[in-house]
Amino acid sequence: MSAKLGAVGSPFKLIIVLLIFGCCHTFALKPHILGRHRLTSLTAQRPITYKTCYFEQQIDHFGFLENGTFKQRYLVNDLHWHKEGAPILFYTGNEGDIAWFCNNTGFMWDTAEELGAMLVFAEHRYYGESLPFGQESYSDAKYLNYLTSEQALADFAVLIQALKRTVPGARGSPVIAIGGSYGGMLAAWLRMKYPSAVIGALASSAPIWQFTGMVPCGDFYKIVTKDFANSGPNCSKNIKRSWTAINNLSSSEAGLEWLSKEFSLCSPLKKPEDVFGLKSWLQETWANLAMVDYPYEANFLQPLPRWPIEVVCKHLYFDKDVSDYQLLRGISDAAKVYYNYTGNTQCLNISQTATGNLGMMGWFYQACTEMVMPLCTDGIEDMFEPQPWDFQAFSDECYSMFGVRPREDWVETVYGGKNISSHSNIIFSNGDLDPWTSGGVTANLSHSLVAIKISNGAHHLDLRYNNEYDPASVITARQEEVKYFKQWIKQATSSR
Ligand SMILES: *[C@@H]1O[C@H](CO)[C@@H](O)[C@H](O)[C@H]1NC(C)=O
Ligand SMILES: *[C@@H]1O[C@H](CO)[C@@H](O)[C@H](O)[C@H]1NC(C)=O
Ligand SMILES: *[C@@H]1O[C@H](CO)[C@@H](O)[C@H](O)[C@H]1NC(C)=O
Ligand SMILES: *[C@@H]1O[C@H](CO)[C@@H](O)[C@H](O)[C@H]1NC(C)=O
Ligand SMILES: *[C@@H]1O[C@H](CO)[C@@H](O)[C@H](O)[C@H]1NC(C)=O
Ligand SMILES: *[C@@H]1O[C@H](CO)[C@@H](O)[C@H](O)[C@H]1NC(C)=O
Ligand SMILES: *[C@@H]1O[C@H](CO)[C@@H](O)[C@H](O)[C@H]1NC(C)=O
Ligand SMILES: CC(=O)N[C@H]1CO[C@H](CO)[C@@H](O)[C@@H]1O
Repeated sequence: MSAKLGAVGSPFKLIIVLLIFGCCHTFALKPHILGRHRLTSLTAQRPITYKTCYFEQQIDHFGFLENGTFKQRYLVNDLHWHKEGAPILFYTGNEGDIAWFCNNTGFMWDTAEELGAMLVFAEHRYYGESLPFGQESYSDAKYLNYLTSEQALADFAVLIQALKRTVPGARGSPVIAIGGSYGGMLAAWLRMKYPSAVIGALASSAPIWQFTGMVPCGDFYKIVTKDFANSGPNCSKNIKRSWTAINNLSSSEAGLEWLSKEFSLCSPLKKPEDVFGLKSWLQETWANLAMVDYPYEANFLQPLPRWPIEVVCKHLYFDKDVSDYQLLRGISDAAKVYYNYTGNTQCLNISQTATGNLGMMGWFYQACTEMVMPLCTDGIEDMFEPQPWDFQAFSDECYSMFGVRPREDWVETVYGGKNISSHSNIIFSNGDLDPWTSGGVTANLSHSLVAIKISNGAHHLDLRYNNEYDPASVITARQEEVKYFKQWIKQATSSR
């Protein structure tokens, strides 16, 4: 999930964090073994093979006038499946290309054999290849109208039912929903709304409470700040100073030119207003880094070194007041850790912060309709410029982009907000480095709605492949998760 619906150039820094969507790591825990020889852990990803399939879905599950259908893509691997009632692990796809999530959900591949499970990765409508109106899907609000979490959940439930009916041996198979970030929210909600489709859900880094009135809007950026503060001396302090320095420099043409050059921007900053774009892009960059502060080299949003924030902070250690120029040179070098780790980047594009595998437009639309996630900064408890949450400004921005206005209370009504204790069999896992923990379920709600905390864990670290650099916390978390899976499977098969 992305931190930002940042209409670049708009005077409002409207921030909708990418929901792809962490606190207390210490240096002692992180030996600095940097360097390219560790690229092995990037490429050590086990080769994965899957069948690509398509399922005919209703465009509208909830009304009868729109009777069209579309092809929903899903990926299947049954190499380890024991057939005849053996379990199915079902990834509830989020806002992007399902093959990319499939490649980044090593946990399912690592556990398939132990559970004798079939793996299914289902694509979310309007992303990847699953476009209800083909190339027209994004061309008009009329076509976007069917992009909702409710429709996506219905797609998953219908697909699961169809798999059970048509795949030989799957009729009695217990299905477990697994997802990360927005996909984790969907996994939890699938269990809540369609309890007969899935026997349980693993909702990793799923901020189901990042909605109006449920959690303080400032927590997200406080966690981002803490991650930087804990990753190097003066690191968050210097980022905090950088905003004034940018403002200072951007007041003159020479300053804008210097900034454009120093940051190697693809399109130079032309007028003082362009600086809003630069600042929100930097803010989003720091937030993304907090999400992907993994203990090993990885390529999720961008190719990055292990513990990337520590590497970023090495450029920001200034321990006394330095000139605006020196400070911003450090900021630029720090940003290039994120954008140029491979050394192949020609220029930095302030309209881009993450992989093209994410469907940004689709997520913006969702944020502008149901997924209204208030975020704010105060400049005191976080390292950013103060930016209160302004629902009206947000709504206006949505209206100008899509011709629709968000319904800020709908998610609470439809999914129960904080009052979900009547549900069962959901694991909520969260890493303390991950800013999305702000909206996550971090305490047990009942004996079968359990929270797992992963210290030194970033955004859905538990869903990634095993790695030699995994902190002990994530190894334990994965063991716990599999233990719950086995319990649910046992319950389901013994009650048959
Ligand atoms: C779908 O709707 C169209 C127009 O309303 C109608 O002509 C068509 O017969 C319907 N198709 C089905 C399968 O119901
Ligand atoms: C997923 O991984 C396979 C190889 O393992 C690669 O060919 C493919 O391009 C990847 N897809 C995405 C979307 O990352
Ligand atoms: C910005 O400009 C003001 C006034 O010229 C100056 O006092 C300040 O040190 C400059 N830099 C920063 C980082 O505030
Ligand atoms: C990226 O890194 C390479 C290798 O260090 C360097 O030649 C290039 O100029 C860098 N690109 C940017 C945009 O800074
Ligand atoms: C910058 O990113 C935007 C949005 O993805 C894209 O449209 C534009 O072409 C990119 N510009 C350059 C110079 O790469
Ligand atoms: C949750 O719902 C129950 C009824 O189902 C109600 O008694 C309780 O007050 C609600 N709790 C909150 C915090 O809204
Ligand atoms: C939730 O309950 C389990 C089992 O009783 C316990 O091991 C775990 O520590 C609890 N989690 C939290 C976050 O308190
Ligand atoms: C410029 C600045 O913030 N310097 C601080 C860096 O950190 C040391 C140790 O915490 C402080 O003493 C400096 O004031």
